[in-house]
Amino acid sequence: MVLALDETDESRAMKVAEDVHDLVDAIKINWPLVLSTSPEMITRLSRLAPVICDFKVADIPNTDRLIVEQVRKRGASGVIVHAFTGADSLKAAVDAAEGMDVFVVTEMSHPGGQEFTAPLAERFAHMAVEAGAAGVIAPATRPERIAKVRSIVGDLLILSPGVGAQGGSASDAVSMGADHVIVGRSIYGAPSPREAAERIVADIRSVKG
Ligand code: OMP
Repeated sequence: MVLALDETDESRAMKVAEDVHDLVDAIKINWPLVLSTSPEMITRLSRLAPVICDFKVADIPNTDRLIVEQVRKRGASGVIVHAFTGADSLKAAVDAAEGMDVFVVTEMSHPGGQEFTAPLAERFAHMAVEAGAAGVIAPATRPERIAKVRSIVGDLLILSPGVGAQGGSASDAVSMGADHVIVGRSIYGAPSPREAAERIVADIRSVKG
């Protein structure tokens, strides 16, 4: 399971990370946390768990390269990028990653994800394979789409957001082919983040063994 640490208070973010770090496979950080604290959070959190920078990188090849290089220098283990910018941008991101994992967004989990990303999701999945990405992002809110993406990406990693607050279920996502679910509010917003994380881990184990 990947913790989406979208907290904007530094001490709360660190407390949640310390409480659950041994239960998670990675901590994903996004703009809310980085902008409310500093990019140094990437390095600090990397001491607790592998950090995936969810910066949804989406620019020309040169700018993508510059962003991915900075993410790598801060100690992240992965970065999330968009594919709609084209194969050249995606390739620049993968080349700059130098061994760090690049995850490509296929279809987004929110309702609006059906407007533009869903019709192109399978193409984005093929692009991820061709670019040499480590994995893709596919929606736990539409688990049947995870199965479709799995049929395209083979053994690439699939990370699935949308569990809990967005209505998806961890066990459904994993049953349909997700390697890991991404969970934010249902953990960091819970009265006991650790207990919430334990419940999700148990739900995953009920189908994964
Ligand atoms: P919660 O809805 O609070 O569990 O958070 C989900 C996390 O996953 C947030 O950090 C989102 O930015 C992220 N996310 C999605 O919710 N949907 C997507 O399609 C893609 C992502 C992502 O790339 O992580």
